[in-house]
Amino acid sequence: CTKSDDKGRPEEQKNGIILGFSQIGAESAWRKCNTRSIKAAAAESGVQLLFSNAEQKQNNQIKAIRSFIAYQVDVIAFVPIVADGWDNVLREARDAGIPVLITDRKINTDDESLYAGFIGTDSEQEGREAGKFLLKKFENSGAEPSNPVRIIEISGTEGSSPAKGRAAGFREIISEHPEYKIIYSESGDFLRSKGNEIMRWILDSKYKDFDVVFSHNDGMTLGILEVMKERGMNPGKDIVIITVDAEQAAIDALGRGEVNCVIECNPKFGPAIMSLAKKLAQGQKIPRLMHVHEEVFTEDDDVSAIPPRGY
Ligand code: GYE
Repeated sequence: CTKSDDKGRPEEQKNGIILGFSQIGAESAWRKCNTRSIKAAAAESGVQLLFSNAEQKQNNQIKAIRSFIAYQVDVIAFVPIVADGWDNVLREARDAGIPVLITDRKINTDDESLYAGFIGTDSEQEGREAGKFLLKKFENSGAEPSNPVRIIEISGTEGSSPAKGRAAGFREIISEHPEYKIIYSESGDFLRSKGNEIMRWILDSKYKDFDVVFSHNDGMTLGILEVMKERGMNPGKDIVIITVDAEQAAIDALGRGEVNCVIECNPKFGPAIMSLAKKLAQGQKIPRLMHVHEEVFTEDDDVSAIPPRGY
């Protein structure tokens, strides 16, 4: 019979903390890097990680969080696939006395006491950066409200905070300029295959004449570029392409002149998650909102000087 600590766990587990982490899946190279960062940081910092992959289903995440509660982990962290619908399960965690760290994507709740803090990327700012690049790019184009810059937006997963934030930040910038018009917007669910499919549809539709694509992630952008090249178009030249994440493949496309602006979304915050989890396990407070550092890469930069991205 093994000795157990005050939570009834075997003795070998009581040193170091146990972190239950619910990841949403592996939909993009960005996500895979985020997972690698979390797993490597846990191993390096001696955090015992219970990692669960929800395969893009909120319900799987809720089940995983319930199992972490049953296991009496020290801290729960998760990436909310969509912003709504977390209150019940987070109340269960609070009632069990387990602190919760929200990572990468934000939640909507009226009860801020349901989680300790958030760490992740600033999607509103990413959207603003996309808008600012566009204004500069078309500054002297002669566009006017009667002859506007026509924009296609391919957004991320519906109801997810990065899709909402990127859309909102982008609109915040261009809404003051009636010579910019979003003529069509559809969710590609952050998937390369859907980016490809939607662009194929657009090019055969009444929206086929446009000047700009603002794509909420690089995966979808790569799918979009494929279709455009197949059709003999020149993305980056005939059509301005703005994309978010800064995967290596997107930086390479920037170098080839097929993309005009890449907004970095930084997935490498595993180490920060571990140090926050340790603080929470010790009963310390953490900041409510922490954004990771992000840059913008454009066609004016020396792309060969950008260090390898690692995703
Ligand atoms: O941009 C995308 C993805 O939540 C910020 O999720 C993240 C997004 C990222 O899979 O590629």
